[in-house]
Amino acid sequence: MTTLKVTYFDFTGSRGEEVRLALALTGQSFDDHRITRDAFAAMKPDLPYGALPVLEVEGHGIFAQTNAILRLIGRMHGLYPEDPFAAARHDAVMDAVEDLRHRISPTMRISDPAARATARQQLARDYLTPWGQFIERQIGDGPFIGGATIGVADLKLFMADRWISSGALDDIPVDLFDDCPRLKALATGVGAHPAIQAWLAS
Ligand SMILES: N[C@@H](CCC(=O)N[C@@H](CS)C(=O)NCC(=O)O)C(=O)O
Repeated sequence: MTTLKVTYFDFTGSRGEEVRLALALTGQSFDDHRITRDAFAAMKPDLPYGALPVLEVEGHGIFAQTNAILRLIGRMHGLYPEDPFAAARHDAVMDAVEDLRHRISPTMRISDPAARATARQQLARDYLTPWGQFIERQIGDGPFIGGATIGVADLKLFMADRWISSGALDDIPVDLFDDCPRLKALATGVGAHPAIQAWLAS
């Protein structure tokens, strides 16, 4: 069996966890390589794009950019549509989650609590709430974007919902997506998948 190695920081969130969840869905074992910030600084110049996660596939080298990695895994394991038009819709959802990250991440660098609260309240009202409604329109009858079939794009929405609803982000309401029943049902469906449950319990 091909040896796979995921390198990411030692926490259960964000892009690295998306890749781990995708591999967990495939049932393939992989080397879950978790590194410190210092180790990252040392390897950064040699990484394809100077960032994590990366996926190393025996005989094929190192792959970067989370959505590209997810599509690679998805194509090889039936977790990504073969139809190019369906694939484009899944791609758009995946990119939308990256858009959301790029909007939230700068608020994590605001050190003044009052200024951060103001920025996040504005973000929640003007960006995250409409974002949830845009996503809602992409889901259809669900529970997943592809109907009954789970895919890598669903993992991105699961992680986005988990980030918001976990309370990890002060001043962003944990119930922000409660008006998005399709998104919530999708997240519940991903969380209930046996392979995901097994991974989260490990
Ligand atoms: N577009 C890249 C972004 C990767 C990225 O920014 N990764 C973060 C961790 S989630 C990182 O490596 N941060 C450290 C740094 O850039 O110095 C992707 O989707 O993989």
